[in-house]
Amino acid sequence: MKQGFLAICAAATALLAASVAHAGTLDTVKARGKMVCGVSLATPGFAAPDDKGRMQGFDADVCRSVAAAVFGDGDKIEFVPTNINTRFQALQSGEIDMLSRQTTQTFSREASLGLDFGPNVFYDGQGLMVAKSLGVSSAKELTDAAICTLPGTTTAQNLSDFFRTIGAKFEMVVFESPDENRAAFFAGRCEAISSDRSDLASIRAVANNPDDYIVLPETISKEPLAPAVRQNDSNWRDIMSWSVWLLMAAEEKASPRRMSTRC
Ligand SMILES: N[C@@H](CCC(=O)N[C@@H](CS)C(=O)NCC(=O)O)C(=O)O
Repeated sequence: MKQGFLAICAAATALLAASVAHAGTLDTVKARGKMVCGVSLATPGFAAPDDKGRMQGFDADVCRSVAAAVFGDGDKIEFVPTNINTRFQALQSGEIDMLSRQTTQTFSREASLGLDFGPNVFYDGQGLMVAKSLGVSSAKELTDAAICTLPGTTTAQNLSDFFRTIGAKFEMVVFESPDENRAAFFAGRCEAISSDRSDLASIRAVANNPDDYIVLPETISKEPLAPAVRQNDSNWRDIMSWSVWLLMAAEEKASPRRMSTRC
């Protein structure tokens, strides 16, 4: 994402000139001298420390792009680990300036939680994973199955909607923490585990034998993941949104062969 940072630095002056009129998160961030970004605890590919303790991953780089826009330096940043239960409260309370952690943009969150989402950075969808030994090849075969999942996510509602649509029953087994959820699934307490497909890939990767598990073909929801900031702070939101769009434009320029030539 280096190209992205360069583009962001070049555009930072214009963005900041447009935002000096409003006292808000930008002023707080500038006075503090660093941006505080809420990320996940340890989700390889999205946000997880490497062996030198440096946070790596897609969500972490989105945070750095905003720090680069403000300070011309993507490392003027503090990463605060948040979990699915604390992520919105951390933003609402001002503990973090921005949330960047596999969070789905939904109407109800935007309308009721006092936050505004930025551009979608990863278009995910919810799936289900089972042990191959179950002998199931479609989610539609999971009638009456116990399904492990996490609370406070979009996951539970999507499961209920899916099973209602196919006219089948299932048992939702809810765990407070991702670790408990995974352990329960691997221990065979549920026939299936359901989450964003990106998360299922991570869970499968840490299994003792990943080949023992398959992610079923159905994608039962749309999960447009996006960073978020507090509501009514449009300058700060502009900085977040345009940092992400600049990253996308820079990535496209850095990899011209990936640009679509179709009309
Ligand atoms: N995208 C959904 C699901 C979020 C979710 O379940 N996240 C999982 C991984 S995709 C997670 O964060 N697990 C690790 C943790 O809570 O620390 C949402 O925003 O509600």
